[in-house]
Amino acid sequence: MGLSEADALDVDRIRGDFPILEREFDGTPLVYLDNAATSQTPEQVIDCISDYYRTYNANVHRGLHQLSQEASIAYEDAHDRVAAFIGASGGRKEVVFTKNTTESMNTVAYAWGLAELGPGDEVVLTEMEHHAALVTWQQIAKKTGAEVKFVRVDDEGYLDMDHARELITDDTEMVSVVHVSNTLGTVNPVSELTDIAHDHDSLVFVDGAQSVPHMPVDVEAIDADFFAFSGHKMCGPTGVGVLYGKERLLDAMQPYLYGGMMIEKVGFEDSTWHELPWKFEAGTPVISEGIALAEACDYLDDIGMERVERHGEQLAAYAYDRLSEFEDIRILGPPGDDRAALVSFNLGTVHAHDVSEILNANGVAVRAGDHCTQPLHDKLGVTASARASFYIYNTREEVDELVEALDQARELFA
Ligand code: 7TS
Repeated sequence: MGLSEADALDVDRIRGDFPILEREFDGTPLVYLDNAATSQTPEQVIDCISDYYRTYNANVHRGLHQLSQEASIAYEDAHDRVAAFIGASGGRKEVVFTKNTTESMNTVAYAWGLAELGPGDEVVLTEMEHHAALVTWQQIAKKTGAEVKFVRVDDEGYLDMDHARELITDDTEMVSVVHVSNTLGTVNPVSELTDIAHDHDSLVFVDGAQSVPHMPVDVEAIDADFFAFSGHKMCGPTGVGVLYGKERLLDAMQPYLYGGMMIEKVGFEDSTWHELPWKFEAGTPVISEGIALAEACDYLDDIGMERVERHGEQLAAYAYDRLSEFEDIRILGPPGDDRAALVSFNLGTVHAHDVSEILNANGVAVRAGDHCTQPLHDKLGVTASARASFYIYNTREEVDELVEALDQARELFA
């Protein structure tokens, strides 16, 4: 859908939904630019959690009493709501609630990877993967004898797609790719990658931790086999993540966490598994968190994901332009008009931690470090970077405050 200027976000109204944005530090207002780490939570979602504990807190699937029925229905329906948010037509059968993106990744690595991978098999990652993917597949490869290969990132911060075509062969069993890089802001051509992978009968795992919160995502249009994201980066609570999987794949997989809730019939000798998605949700699940994640989906859909996306892109482009005014600032990743809602940078030789400390003294919250992409930082020749990451409640004025606070850092350290 084409958006006109009239379709811009009503940022003032949105800010009113987020009580935390009223915080001040000795009279300095909070400028929260660490949204790629975790987003803030609107009143609607906080109320949803509060309502759960105040009025229908109960364990799910178990009790026949009224509260348990209410909680069970809300919890199960939340899976359908999340499925609709990402275009999964199989509904709840294709949506497993986990703890976070990391656990979603580990679920597939253990449940599928340990069973399916062996010597001679290859897992293709990219050099811009988050540790959640990188470390997980690296360790599963060690356990199974499979080999991990990495698609190169070029000097501009894009994937080298010729290299991807070279690396993905009939030996490839899994391609695990980040949709949006949490360090570079690159939006990867995931549909193209699924096409290449499927031509070689490889599965594809898309890490959507930084895409689902910021843009309309349709897992079926991408044709991802597995797709993961975290509730806490999209106005939802901590403690709930999502693993999407094509139904036939999840169906064929064995669970890797065992216990209550995930079983159908249990005997002393053997057991059988509950239907999808419950066979992957062992023990008491993330009840209030899952229900609140569905509320976060409603909240974002009410705003409109196209608008969310455009707002983030515009702020990132503006921040890129402002930061580019300074010769001593090195920005990591693609040009300002071709990136998602974040900008990682270095200020001369000043350590990113010192930069973030000065920013913090000005009320500006950014992340400093390697953002769980250590090998990528090594490749770029830096040990760390500072990262400003934006969301629906951020403004251009806040970007200006970031830039002003950087002046102070320059004066102190340069
Ligand atoms: N994948 C990507 C692309 C991420 O950005 C993150 C979190 C994860 C996976 C893991 O998500 P989790 O919810 O399981 O922790 N990224 C960041 C970040 O950039 N700063 O803090 C967390």
